[in-house]
Amino acid sequence: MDLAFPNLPLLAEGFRWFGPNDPVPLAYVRQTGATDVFSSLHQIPYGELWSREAIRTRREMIAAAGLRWSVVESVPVHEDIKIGCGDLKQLFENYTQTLHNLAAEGITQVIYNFMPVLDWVRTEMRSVLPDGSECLHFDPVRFAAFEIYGLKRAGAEADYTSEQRERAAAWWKSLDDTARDAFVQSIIDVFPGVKWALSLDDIRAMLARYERMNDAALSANLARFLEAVIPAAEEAGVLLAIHPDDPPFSVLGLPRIVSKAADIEAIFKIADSPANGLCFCTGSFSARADNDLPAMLKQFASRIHAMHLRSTQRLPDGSFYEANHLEGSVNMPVIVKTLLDEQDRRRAAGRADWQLPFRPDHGHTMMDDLMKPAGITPGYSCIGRMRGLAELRGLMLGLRYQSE
Ligand code: DNO
Repeated sequence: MDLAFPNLPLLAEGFRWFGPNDPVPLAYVRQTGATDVFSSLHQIPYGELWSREAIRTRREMIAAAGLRWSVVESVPVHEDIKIGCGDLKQLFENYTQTLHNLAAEGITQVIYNFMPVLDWVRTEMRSVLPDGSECLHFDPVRFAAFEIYGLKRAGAEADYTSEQRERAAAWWKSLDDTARDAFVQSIIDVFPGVKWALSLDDIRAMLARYERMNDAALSANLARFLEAVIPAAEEAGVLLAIHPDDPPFSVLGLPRIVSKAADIEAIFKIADSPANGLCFCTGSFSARADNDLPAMLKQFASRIHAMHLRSTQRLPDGSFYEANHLEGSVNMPVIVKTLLDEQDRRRAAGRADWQLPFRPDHGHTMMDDLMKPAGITPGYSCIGRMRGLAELRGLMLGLRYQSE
């Protein structure tokens, strides 16, 4: 794209692409106006080495569509690392060699997360909004139903109020077996870009491995991971960016250590290095009322390597849904202005990584996309994300015009 304000560049516009199985082809990604792709090699099992050839093949595929693979989302962290057992030496070696291989192919921004057992969690993938579009929704009552009646997790009841438990029981009762199965599956099998066909017993076995693990123990395992991989990342010139927990509070009785400002401060202290950075996800952080996003963004700005721009609307009953990108509880103009300022600051300081890549995170399912199955990528239909990107682009241009 020709820059409207060449002296005041915009943030780099990204779009997530799940690889050749993504129902949204790269040609469409290009038509959204995005220039940068956030992608991962989802076909490689967690913990294994990414070969240079596999990385190059993906990079060339993206380049052939006129786009740039600039951010890896994600190089997943194997459960053994989070639990702190098994052949950690081999896992760390694979991770660091993967970082070297990525850097050798020119890809230096790498997102990862440290959420135990599950990746992100929602209780409704197709919640209908007044305009007929559909969004992702998290309702603690439905999650209680999942835990208490589906998973039958010992002790789950204690995490909910009696009113929540009663509503959960009534809701579960209203479902037939097919609806219950579909609901359960929609919670336990939404790892990014893959379907593992996990069963409830698989989840129970995964949970059992975390028994008696508290936040401090999980933090110690994150520290051990960072101490093993940060030196290699520094050597390779890779910027690691941890993604916040989604949702940013404990689920399934599991420890949770990347949910709020104090958590990020503690993580940055583990290794005071630019390689130990953050993927600032406004959607994830905003699901917690006590997270002051503009303040957090300012506090952590210099260590942010990638952005997920999205909003949520919190509701009085403790649930939240994903709002349009410029609506909901996130003050997106303030967020984008802060990011543009940070980018200008980096550029003035001569930082090589001055340009900040963002992607519109998730989008409503709308228009023609309503007719398509969500498949492996709920939340990632094309048109809704393109709407988000277009709105964010307009917001950036408006802010630039004002400051010219
Ligand atoms: C959900 C995403 C997450 C994210 C990973 C990062 O849509 O934001 O799945 O990609 O957690 O490791």
